[in-house]
Amino acid sequence: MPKRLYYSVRMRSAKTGVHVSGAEGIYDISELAGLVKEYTNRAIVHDKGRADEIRLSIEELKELPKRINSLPLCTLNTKNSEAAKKASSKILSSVGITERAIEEAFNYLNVGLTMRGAMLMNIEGVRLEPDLMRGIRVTRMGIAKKAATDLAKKLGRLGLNNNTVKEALILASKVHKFRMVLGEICISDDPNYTTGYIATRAHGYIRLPRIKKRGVPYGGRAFFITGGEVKELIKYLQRTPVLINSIKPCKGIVTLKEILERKSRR
Ligand code: WAQ
Ligand code: MG
Repeated sequence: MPKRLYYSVRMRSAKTGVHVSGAEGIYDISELAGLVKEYTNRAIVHDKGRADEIRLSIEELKELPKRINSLPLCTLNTKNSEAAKKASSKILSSVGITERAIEEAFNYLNVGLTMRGAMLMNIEGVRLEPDLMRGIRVTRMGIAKKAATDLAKKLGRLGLNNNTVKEALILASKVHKFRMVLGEICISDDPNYTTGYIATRAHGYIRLPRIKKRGVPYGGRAFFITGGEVKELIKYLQRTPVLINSIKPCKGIVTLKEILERKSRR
Protein backbone atom coordinates (compact mmCIF):
# COMPACT_ATOMS: atom_id res chain seq x y z
CA MET A 1 0.00 0.00 0.00
CA PRO A 2 1.24 3.51 -0.74
CA LYS A 3 2.00 5.51 2.38
CA ARG A 4 -0.74 7.97 3.27
CA LEU A 5 0.48 11.49 3.68
CA TYR A 6 -0.66 13.67 6.53
CA TYR A 7 0.00 17.32 7.16
CA SER A 8 0.06 19.47 10.25
CA VAL A 9 -1.69 22.75 9.44
CA ARG A 10 -1.40 25.78 11.69
CA MET A 11 -2.89 29.22 11.46
CA ARG A 12 -2.01 32.32 13.47
CA SER A 13 -3.54 35.70 12.90
CA ALA A 14 -2.80 39.16 14.26
CA LYS A 15 -4.11 42.70 14.07
CA THR A 16 -1.59 45.53 14.26
CA GLY A 17 0.90 43.08 15.67
CA VAL A 18 -1.38 41.73 18.41
CA HIS A 19 -2.38 38.07 18.40
CA VAL A 20 -6.03 37.56 17.35
CA SER A 21 -6.54 33.85 16.84
CA GLY A 22 -4.82 30.56 16.26
CA ALA A 23 -5.94 27.13 15.20
CA GLU A 24 -4.45 23.87 14.03
CA GLY A 25 -5.27 20.44 12.78
CA ILE A 26 -4.01 17.32 11.04
CA TYR A 27 -5.30 16.62 7.55
CA ASP A 28 -4.72 14.24 4.73
CA ILE A 29 -3.76 15.48 1.33
CA SER A 30 -7.31 15.49 -0.08
CA GLU A 31 -8.47 17.93 2.60
CA LEU A 32 -5.75 20.55 2.17
CA ALA A 33 -7.30 22.66 -0.59
CA GLY A 34 -10.44 23.55 1.39
CA LEU A 35 -8.52 24.61 4.45
CA VAL A 36 -7.23 27.93 3.22
CA LYS A 37 -10.81 29.13 3.01
CA GLU A 38 -11.78 27.78 6.40
CA TYR A 39 -8.79 29.16 8.27
CA THR A 40 -8.74 32.55 6.61
CA ASN A 41 -12.47 32.95 7.31
CA ARG A 42 -11.83 32.25 10.94
CA ALA A 43 -9.11 34.86 11.11
CA ILE A 44 -11.12 37.49 9.28
CA VAL A 45 -14.39 37.02 11.16
CA HIS A 46 -13.36 37.28 14.80
CA ASP A 47 -14.61 38.84 18.04
CA LYS A 48 -11.33 40.66 18.53
CA GLY A 49 -11.68 42.31 15.11
CA ARG A 50 -10.49 41.53 11.60
CA ALA A 51 -6.93 40.25 11.39
CA ASP A 52 -4.55 42.14 9.10
CA GLU A 53 -1.99 39.36 9.06
CA ILE A 54 -2.65 35.64 8.65
CA ARG A 55 0.04 33.01 8.69
CA LEU A 56 -0.79 29.53 7.53
CA SER A 57 1.86 26.86 7.80
CA ILE A 58 1.57 23.39 6.31
CA GLU A 59 4.08 20.74 7.22
CA GLU A 60 4.21 17.12 6.11
CA LEU A 61 4.23 14.69 9.03
CA LYS A 62 7.04 12.17 9.04
CA GLU A 63 5.04 9.67 11.08
CA LEU A 64 1.46 8.43 10.85
CA PRO A 65 -0.80 10.05 13.44
CA LYS A 66 -1.77 7.88 16.37
CA ARG A 67 -5.55 7.35 16.27
CA ILE A 68 -7.46 7.67 19.53
CA ASN A 69 -11.00 8.10 20.96
CA SER A 70 -12.23 11.41 22.27
CA LEU A 71 -12.89 11.73 25.98
CA PRO A 72 -16.60 11.52 26.83
CA LEU A 73 -18.06 14.97 27.56
CA CYS A 74 -20.57 16.25 30.07
CA THR A 75 -21.45 19.47 31.92
CA LEU A 76 -21.82 20.20 35.63
CA ASN A 77 -24.27 22.97 36.46
CA THR A 78 -21.81 24.97 38.58
CA LYS A 79 -23.23 28.34 39.64
CA ASN A 80 -20.03 30.24 40.37
CA SER A 81 -16.26 29.92 40.70
CA GLU A 82 -16.48 28.60 44.26
CA ALA A 83 -18.79 25.77 43.19
CA ALA A 84 -16.56 24.98 40.20
CA LYS A 85 -13.52 24.84 42.43
CA LYS A 86 -15.24 22.59 44.97
CA ALA A 87 -16.41 20.17 42.28
CA SER A 88 -12.94 20.15 40.69
CA SER A 89 -11.40 19.38 44.02
CA LYS A 90 -13.73 16.42 44.67
CA ILE A 91 -13.23 14.91 41.22
CA LEU A 92 -9.50 15.48 40.88
CA SER A 93 -8.70 14.27 44.39
CA SER A 94 -10.56 11.02 43.60
CA VAL A 95 -7.79 10.13 41.13
CA GLY A 96 -4.98 10.82 43.59
CA ILE A 97 -4.19 14.52 43.13
CA THR A 98 -3.67 16.20 46.51
CA GLU A 99 -5.92 19.03 47.73
CA ARG A 100 -2.78 21.09 48.05
CA ALA A 101 -1.92 20.67 44.37
CA ILE A 102 -5.45 21.59 43.32
CA GLU A 103 -5.36 24.66 45.56
CA GLU A 104 -1.98 25.64 44.09
CA ALA A 105 -3.25 25.28 40.55
CA PHE A 106 -6.28 27.48 41.20
CA ASN A 107 -4.06 30.06 42.87
CA TYR A 108 -1.83 30.24 39.80
CA LEU A 109 -4.81 30.37 37.45
CA ASN A 110 -6.33 33.23 39.40
CA VAL A 111 -3.32 35.55 39.49
CA GLY A 112 -3.27 36.11 35.73
CA LEU A 113 -0.07 34.48 34.51
CA THR A 114 -0.88 34.82 30.79
CA MET A 115 1.24 31.83 29.86
CA ARG A 116 1.09 30.59 26.27
CA GLY A 117 1.12 26.97 27.36
CA ALA A 118 0.19 24.77 30.29
CA MET A 119 1.72 24.21 33.72
CA LEU A 120 2.89 20.70 34.57
CA MET A 121 2.30 19.99 38.23
CA ASN A 122 3.07 16.89 40.24
CA ILE A 123 0.42 15.57 42.62
CA GLU A 124 1.95 17.58 45.48
CA GLY A 125 1.61 20.84 43.56
CA VAL A 126 5.24 21.32 42.52
CA ARG A 127 5.66 22.75 39.03
CA LEU A 128 7.84 20.75 36.68
CA GLU A 129 7.74 22.51 33.32
CA PRO A 130 11.19 23.73 32.23
CA ASP A 131 10.00 27.20 31.19
CA LEU A 132 7.74 28.57 33.92
CA MET A 133 6.81 31.68 31.96
CA ARG A 134 5.76 29.91 28.79
CA GLY A 135 4.55 26.49 29.91
CA ILE A 136 4.09 23.55 27.55
CA ARG A 137 2.17 23.99 24.27
CA VAL A 138 0.29 20.94 23.09
CA THR A 139 0.38 20.75 19.30
CA ARG A 140 -0.08 18.26 16.48
CA MET A 141 -3.59 17.12 17.19
CA GLY A 142 -6.60 16.92 14.94
CA ILE A 143 -9.77 15.06 14.15
CA ALA A 144 -10.55 12.74 11.26
CA LYS A 145 -13.31 13.83 8.88
CA LYS A 146 -15.92 11.24 9.87
CA ALA A 147 -15.26 11.76 13.56
CA ALA A 148 -15.61 15.53 13.05
CA THR A 149 -19.05 15.00 11.50
CA ASP A 150 -20.06 12.76 14.40
CA LEU A 151 -18.75 15.23 16.98
CA ALA A 152 -20.60 18.12 15.32
CA LYS A 153 -23.81 16.09 15.50
CA LYS A 154 -23.36 15.07 19.14
CA LEU A 155 -22.41 18.58 20.28
CA GLY A 156 -25.10 20.12 18.10
CA ARG A 157 -27.82 18.37 20.12
CA LEU A 158 -26.45 20.13 23.19
CA GLY A 159 -26.06 23.52 21.52
CA LEU A 160 -22.29 23.17 21.86
CA ASN A 161 -21.13 22.73 18.29
CA ASN A 162 -18.51 25.49 18.27
CA ASN A 163 -14.75 25.66 17.75
CA THR A 164 -13.96 26.51 21.37
CA VAL A 165 -15.51 23.32 22.73
CA LYS A 166 -14.30 21.13 19.86
CA GLU A 167 -10.69 22.32 20.07
CA ALA A 168 -10.56 21.98 23.85
CA LEU A 169 -11.97 18.45 23.67
CA ILE A 170 -9.46 17.45 20.98
CA LEU A 171 -6.57 18.87 23.01
CA ALA A 172 -7.68 17.19 26.24
CA SER A 173 -8.24 13.88 24.46
CA LYS A 174 -4.66 13.92 23.23
CA VAL A 175 -3.24 14.94 26.60
CA HIS A 176 -5.05 12.33 28.68
CA LYS A 177 -4.05 9.47 26.41
CA PHE A 178 -0.60 9.69 27.99
CA ARG A 179 -0.51 7.61 31.19
CA MET A 180 1.56 10.08 33.21
CA VAL A 181 -1.25 12.64 33.06
CA LEU A 182 -3.78 12.23 35.86
CA GLY A 183 -5.88 15.33 35.52
CA GLU A 184 -6.30 18.78 34.03
CA ILE A 185 -7.88 22.12 34.88
CA CYS A 186 -8.54 24.66 32.13
CA ILE A 187 -9.89 28.20 32.23
CA SER A 188 -10.18 30.17 28.98
CA ASP A 189 -8.28 33.42 28.63
CA ASP A 190 -11.17 34.93 26.63
CA PRO A 191 -12.84 37.55 28.89
CA ASN A 192 -16.28 36.58 27.55
CA TYR A 193 -15.86 32.83 27.86
CA THR A 194 -16.62 31.83 31.43
CA THR A 195 -16.93 28.04 31.05
CA GLY A 196 -13.85 25.99 31.89
CA TYR A 197 -13.34 22.28 32.27
CA ILE A 198 -11.51 19.59 34.16
CA ALA A 199 -10.56 16.23 32.72
CA THR A 200 -9.35 12.82 33.83
CA ARG A 201 -9.16 9.56 31.90
CA ALA A 202 -11.67 7.99 34.26
CA HIS A 203 -14.24 10.79 34.33
CA GLY A 204 -13.77 12.29 30.89
CA TYR A 205 -14.10 15.96 29.96
CA ILE A 206 -16.29 17.82 32.44
CA ARG A 207 -17.42 21.33 31.55
CA LEU A 208 -17.66 23.84 34.41
CA PRO A 209 -19.86 26.84 33.64
CA ARG A 210 -19.13 30.11 35.50
CA ILE A 211 -15.68 29.00 36.63
CA LYS A 212 -14.66 32.63 36.22
CA LYS A 213 -16.38 36.01 36.23
CA ARG A 214 -17.14 37.68 32.92
CA GLY A 215 -14.49 40.23 31.94
CA VAL A 216 -11.46 38.45 33.39
CA PRO A 217 -8.87 38.61 30.58
CA TYR A 218 -6.71 35.67 31.64
CA GLY A 219 -7.03 31.96 32.26
CA GLY A 220 -4.68 29.04 32.00
CA ARG A 221 -4.15 25.32 32.05
CA ALA A 222 -2.59 22.88 34.47
CA PHE A 223 -1.80 19.23 33.81
CA PHE A 224 -1.33 17.10 36.92
CA ILE A 225 1.26 14.42 36.32
CA THR A 226 2.82 11.50 38.09
CA GLY A 227 5.63 8.95 37.93
CA GLY A 228 7.65 8.92 34.72
CA GLU A 229 9.98 10.85 32.43
CA VAL A 230 8.81 14.46 32.13
CA LYS A 231 10.94 14.73 28.98
CA GLU A 232 9.02 11.92 27.30
CA LEU A 233 5.72 13.52 28.24
CA ILE A 234 6.78 16.87 26.82
CA LYS A 235 7.93 15.23 23.61
CA TYR A 236 4.55 13.49 23.28
CA LEU A 237 2.59 16.69 23.96
CA GLN A 238 4.61 18.78 21.53
CA ARG A 239 5.55 16.38 18.76
CA THR A 240 3.50 13.19 18.51
CA PRO A 241 0.72 13.59 15.94
CA VAL A 242 -2.61 12.39 17.28
CA LEU A 243 -5.88 12.18 15.42
CA ILE A 244 -9.29 11.71 17.05
CA ASN A 245 -10.85 8.82 15.22
CA SER A 246 -14.00 8.08 17.17
CA ILE A 247 -16.27 10.03 19.49
CA LYS A 248 -17.39 8.96 22.94
CA PRO A 249 -20.81 10.06 24.27
CA CYS A 250 -21.49 13.76 24.81
CA LYS A 251 -24.02 14.44 27.55
CA GLY A 252 -25.81 17.51 28.83
CA ILE A 253 -25.97 18.44 32.49
CA VAL A 254 -25.11 15.75 35.03
CA THR A 255 -24.78 15.91 38.82
CA LEU A 256 -21.55 15.71 40.77
CA LYS A 257 -22.90 12.58 42.45
CA GLU A 258 -23.39 10.89 39.08
CA ILE A 259 -19.85 11.75 38.06
CA LEU A 260 -18.29 10.47 41.25
CA GLU A 261 -20.36 7.28 41.35
CA ARG A 262 -20.27 6.23 37.78
CA LYS A 263 -16.89 6.91 36.24
CA SER A 264 -17.31 6.65 32.51
CA ARG A 265 -16.90 3.04 31.40
CA ARG A 266 -14.23 3.18 28.78
N1 WAQ B 1 -1.27 23.81 24.86
C1 WAQ B 1 -1.14 24.06 26.17
N2 WAQ B 1 -1.74 25.08 26.80
C2 WAQ B 1 -2.51 25.89 26.06
C3 WAQ B 1 -2.72 25.70 24.67
C4 WAQ B 1 -2.04 24.60 24.07
N3 WAQ B 1 -2.14 24.34 22.76
N4 WAQ B 1 -3.53 26.67 24.21
C5 WAQ B 1 -3.84 27.42 25.28
N5 WAQ B 1 -3.23 26.98 26.40
C6 WAQ B 1 -3.29 27.50 27.76
C7 WAQ B 1 -2.85 28.95 27.86
O1 WAQ B 1 -2.26 29.15 29.12
C8 WAQ B 1 -4.15 29.70 27.77
O2 WAQ B 1 -4.09 30.91 28.49
C9 WAQ B 1 -5.12 28.75 28.45
O3 WAQ B 1 -4.64 27.45 28.18
C10 WAQ B 1 -6.53 28.89 27.95
O4 WAQ B 1 -6.50 28.81 26.53
O5 WAQ B 1 -16.29 23.01 26.87
O6 WAQ B 1 -10.48 28.42 24.97
O7 WAQ B 1 -7.41 28.81 24.26
O8 WAQ B 1 -17.08 25.06 26.90
O9 WAQ B 1 -8.35 30.44 26.03
C11 WAQ B 1 -12.70 25.64 27.34
C12 WAQ B 1 -13.98 25.17 26.73
C13 WAQ B 1 -12.06 26.60 26.38
C14 WAQ B 1 -14.90 24.71 27.80
C15 WAQ B 1 -10.65 26.78 26.74
O10 WAQ B 1 -8.70 27.96 26.24
C16 WAQ B 1 -16.18 24.22 27.14
C17 WAQ B 1 -9.96 27.80 25.88
P1 WAQ B 1 -7.77 29.09 25.67
MG1 MG C 1 -8.29 31.65 24.12
